Amino acid sequence: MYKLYGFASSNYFNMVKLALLEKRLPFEVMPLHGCQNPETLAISARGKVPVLGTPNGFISETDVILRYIEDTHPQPALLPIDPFERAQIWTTVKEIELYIELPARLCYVEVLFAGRATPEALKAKARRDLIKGFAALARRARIAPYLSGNEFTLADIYFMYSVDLAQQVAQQLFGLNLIDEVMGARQLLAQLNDRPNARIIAADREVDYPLFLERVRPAGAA
Ligand SMILES: N[C@@H](CCC(=O)N[C@@H](CS)C(=O)NCC(=O)O)C(=O)O
Repeated sequence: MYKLYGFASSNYFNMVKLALLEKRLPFEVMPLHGCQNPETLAISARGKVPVLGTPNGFISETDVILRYIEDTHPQPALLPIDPFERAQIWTTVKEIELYIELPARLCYVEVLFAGRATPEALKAKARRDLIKGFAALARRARIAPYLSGNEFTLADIYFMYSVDLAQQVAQQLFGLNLIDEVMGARQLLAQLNDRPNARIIAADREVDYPLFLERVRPAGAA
């Protein structure tokens, strides 16, 4: 059985958790918080979660973990078989990660944890990058009914657990409704969050979130 290290308020942890649930793979959650302590560094060189514990050892980085899960358990598929179509999904995944999730992350402490203000230069960078990132998503999306067509894929998983947070950042800090630049994205998000496995994840997150805030606030508090 897999061991999934991380915590329920982590969006990246939830991406892997959703993939495991969708594939109906048994796994055990091992509570672990990303940081530089020896316990974390022993299994994750950069001290990040999630980490997947497998019979062969540990795997870090969400996209790599998702690729491993798909390689080892191809059904139900979260990627198309055709290599070109598969590459399109990975491109969407990377564009969401690099150009939406990561710029938004610069501002999470301020927006999600009511912690210290984001330095102005970083805020300006986040704003610029988020505008371009959502514009790229608008060009890339083929919502019919899922983000990239008629199958639920890894692109939807990245979308669910990145775009909602990025929209909060865009709205709260910049007064921008970037999600509405992507036609159908709001409805898609609602529909994806209504999936039974997404509801399980949301319920677990709701329990964890106050504890998570308690943990991060002393460090990030204004
Ligand atoms: N590139 C990593 C990012 C994962 C990540 O940023 N995880 C956060 C929790 S959501 C974390 O471990 N943060 C701790 C840290 O940055 O030290 C991945 O794809 O898995």
